Amino acid sequence: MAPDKAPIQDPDELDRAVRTAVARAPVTDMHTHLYTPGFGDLLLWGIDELLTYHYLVAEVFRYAPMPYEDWWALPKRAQADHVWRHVFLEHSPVSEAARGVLTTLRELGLDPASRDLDAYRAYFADKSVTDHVDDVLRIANVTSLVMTNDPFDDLERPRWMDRGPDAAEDGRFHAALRIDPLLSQLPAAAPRLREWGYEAGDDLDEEDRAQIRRFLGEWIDRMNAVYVAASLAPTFDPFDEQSPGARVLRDCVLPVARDRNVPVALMIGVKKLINPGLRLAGDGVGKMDIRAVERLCAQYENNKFLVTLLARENQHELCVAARKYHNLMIFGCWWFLNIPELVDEITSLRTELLGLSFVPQHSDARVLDQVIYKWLHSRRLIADALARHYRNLHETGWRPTAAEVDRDVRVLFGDNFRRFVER
Ligand code: FIX
Ligand code: ZN
Repeated sequence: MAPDKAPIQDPDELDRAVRTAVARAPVTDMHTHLYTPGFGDLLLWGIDELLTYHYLVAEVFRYAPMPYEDWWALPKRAQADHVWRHVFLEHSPVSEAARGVLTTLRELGLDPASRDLDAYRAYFADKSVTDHVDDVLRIANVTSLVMTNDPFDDLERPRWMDRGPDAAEDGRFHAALRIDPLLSQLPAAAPRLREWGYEAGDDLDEEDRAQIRRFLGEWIDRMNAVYVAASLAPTFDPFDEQSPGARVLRDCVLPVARDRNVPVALMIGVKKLINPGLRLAGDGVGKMDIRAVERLCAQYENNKFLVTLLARENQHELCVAARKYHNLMIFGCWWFLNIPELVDEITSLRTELLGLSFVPQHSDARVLDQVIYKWLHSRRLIADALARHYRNLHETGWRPTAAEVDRDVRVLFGDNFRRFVER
């Protein structure tokens, strides 16, 4: 019998099999803010981008605040110097986001102990971006990833208009159509739709909704989008008759997504700009009412929903909701949840309530190099949680094989998502 087909008798060997499978599993990273080099400056990479990641901007303001307008007037390199000094040198870099920068430097072959920021800068200055994309994805073992593609972004839109689905130029990078303005800022979005030839007024009569459906369909096709996505406030109620965004979701997004068999990804719980001075770093978190997710899945059973919620308090009820609706795939330990204690807690909750039918993580990387640390940290945490559950399984007398463990881990790190989006 092939060794990996032999039932594993020893619990410690089973533990090793789980950790090996997780460490080597190819990853489909189903939500990032990355781009291919063809999108130019939209692709962020290198040490100064790593150091000025908005998570670290929030952290440096706790150590060394300054007037916000002074901060935003600083050149990127000066911002990075400020973060390096206060978050890394004058205080030990123990937070997830700070430690992540050092993990990434180490995995790229640089020496965090040197604390030599000039040497780190010289390394990146020496790299070609296309080689670096290959190096980073290889090191992280990310074999495919989904971007966040916004037709309302004036830098991004022209490339899609010129190149259509070839805009990415790299089969590892897939598009997701991001539509926040349609759901959360329709009064500002409608005039832009009209500018682009979609006669959509903001009173949302039938013709307006038909024009918005045409916009959505054309952009799903132009991007060959694997899903349509939006981030939503904790208070967003998809069934609020007074909410234009709810009307657009129900009458435009869901029918178009259903007809194209494209899931709708809802990322719910962001309180936008509770501190506007911090800009991207200024968003907060709020608990949402899970009934919104339950009602969407129940009333739109021919739609598929990818859902992640930002509040820790929503995680258990989201798992219960996923038990009730097979058109709901929950994913990731998003943003403020992507810290060791909560990745462990959430992965354990999901495994106990959903078995292997969820997507445990996405990186949400905004800087290319972050996929290295976000996946290395997550693999270790997910392996710890899974190892506990396989040990519990072993105690029943059930004897998984190494091949079965490998299969299960691949289901979590890629197959569940690919099957759900049918790509
Ligand atoms: O809405 C989103 O895609 C969020 O992930 C971002 O807005 C957020 O800034 C982020 O990058 C969190 O990790
Ligand atoms: Zn994101």
